[in-house]
Amino acid sequence: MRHNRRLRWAAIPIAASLSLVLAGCTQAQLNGFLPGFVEGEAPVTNNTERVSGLWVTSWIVLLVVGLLTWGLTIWAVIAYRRRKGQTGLPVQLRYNMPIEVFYTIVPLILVLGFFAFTARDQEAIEQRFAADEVDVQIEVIAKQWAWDFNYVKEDVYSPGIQGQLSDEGPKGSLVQSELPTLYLPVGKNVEIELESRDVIHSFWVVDFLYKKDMYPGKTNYMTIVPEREGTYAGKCAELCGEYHSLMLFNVEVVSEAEYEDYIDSLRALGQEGQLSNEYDRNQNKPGTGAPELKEEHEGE
Ligand SMILES: [Cu+2]
Repeated sequence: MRHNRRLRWAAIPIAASLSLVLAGCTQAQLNGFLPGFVEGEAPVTNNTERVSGLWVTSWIVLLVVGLLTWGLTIWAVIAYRRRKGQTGLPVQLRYNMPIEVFYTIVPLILVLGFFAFTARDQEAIEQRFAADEVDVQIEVIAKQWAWDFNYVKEDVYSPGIQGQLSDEGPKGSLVQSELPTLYLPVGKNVEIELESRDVIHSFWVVDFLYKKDMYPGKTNYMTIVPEREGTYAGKCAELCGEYHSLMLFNVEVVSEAEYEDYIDSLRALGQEGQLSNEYDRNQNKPGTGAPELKEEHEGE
């Protein structure tokens, strides 16, 4: 009873100071120093706040557990240190049922809690738009060591080359204008289809706070609404060979008018149609590319 009351009195100043601390926080701090958050600006996509929420809440819970554990450890080290004149082993305690039940149940609840919140957020982020809700459909095809972009509804494409190093500037500078660039209109429902021509890659736009693997022979999806115009750096996040580190791209989130202009510029370049899987390297993979080879063999 007395303990309960004491805990209640402790909760008030803790809650008060926590809300004071949080009220004085910047965007960067409130979002756990994750990239992409800018004071007074919209989040980068409709999913980024959900991701940062999971991240920050997990850190708070884990830090509370950490502080308790470190505190108790340090307290035990100091309070029960060997004193002058003590010899032999201290009293050995074992089989303390309440404590053992406690430290079995609490981590179990924590792990189940992390699992449940992660599953909830993943479910929401992975939720795909219905076919008629998709405004922009992009097919991203990864290849060693660059990216091809098909704008499916507009029926234009943009082939990419791997990052080009510049002779000017500091060693290892990239020629930004040569990087494959994916244009997305702001505020639209975007569905990105992720595919690979050769080995496993991973599509990662850092500020989107999300990445997804790209497998040969399987299509993965990323569903987003870009909410802030800007240039965002993207990269391959799966070690995929010699020039993996140059498998880079940029995402330009632009207004609808600029997006239309860009699509027109691809048309003007003659890049109409779609880059298909005829450039895939795994031509013997079941279900893709193989029919011609098969026919030849049948004719023998
Ligand atoms: Cu890669």
